[in-house]
Amino acid sequence: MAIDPTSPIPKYSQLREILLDWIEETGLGVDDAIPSERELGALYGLSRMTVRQTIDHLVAEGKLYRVPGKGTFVARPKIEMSLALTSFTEDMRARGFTPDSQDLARRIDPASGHLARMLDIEPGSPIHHIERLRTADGEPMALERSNIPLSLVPGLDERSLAGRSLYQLLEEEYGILLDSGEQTIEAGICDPTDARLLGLPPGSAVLLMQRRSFANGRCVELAISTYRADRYQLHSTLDPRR
Ligand code: 16G
Repeated sequence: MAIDPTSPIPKYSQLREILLDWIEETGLGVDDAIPSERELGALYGLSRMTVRQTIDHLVAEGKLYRVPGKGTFVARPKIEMSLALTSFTEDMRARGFTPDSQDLARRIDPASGHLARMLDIEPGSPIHHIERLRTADGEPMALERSNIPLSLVPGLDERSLAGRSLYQLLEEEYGILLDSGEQTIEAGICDPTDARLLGLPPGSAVLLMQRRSFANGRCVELAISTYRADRYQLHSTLDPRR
């Protein structure tokens, strides 16, 4: 494909499509280098500035990454997260990764007014607070902060979650089968502590998720999670218009 100078589509957008096609067609894999900005400019008759604009966009989208002094490379595809009531463990296993987690904090706290409202319990009632670093094939993926009313899961604090799924534990040891949920997702910037835990430069983009999950109409978990935006994207099928 060549750049069409008569097209109303800006040249940097045309080059974007050409490069994405070219990466797919040549079967270029993760961490393979793409030609330099100079080579691309010469190949497609474009200024260095236009080529840089295209590459900047593809880097910002997470399709390519730059290594200073080395070049530009094909990035790993992001993990497509679907909006379903699956656990991290199930989700990662289904994608062929080995999930794990590291406990960062386990406490029993009195519920603040806000948490009590979200969990539909009395303020001051005890809740399990569980903070975990979630990894896939050893790589940090997300920080999950779960809040669960103690009355639903007495003794949870004595059970280890190392290498274990919380949802599976709820089901097997407490007979709690989550059957509905709601989730909000918003863009955020990682604070320095979370960035260090996730192995990201401070100020990196993240996806902030808040999930309430229910069993038989009772709110079991309020989870506030920070997912790496460079590794995750959301994918959802769309309902027809009503
Ligand atoms: C998911 C949930 C989280 C839950 C975890 C349990 C989000 C976005 N996701 O990651 O609320 O605590 O699964 O995973 O909040 P586990 O069963 O593997 O421990």
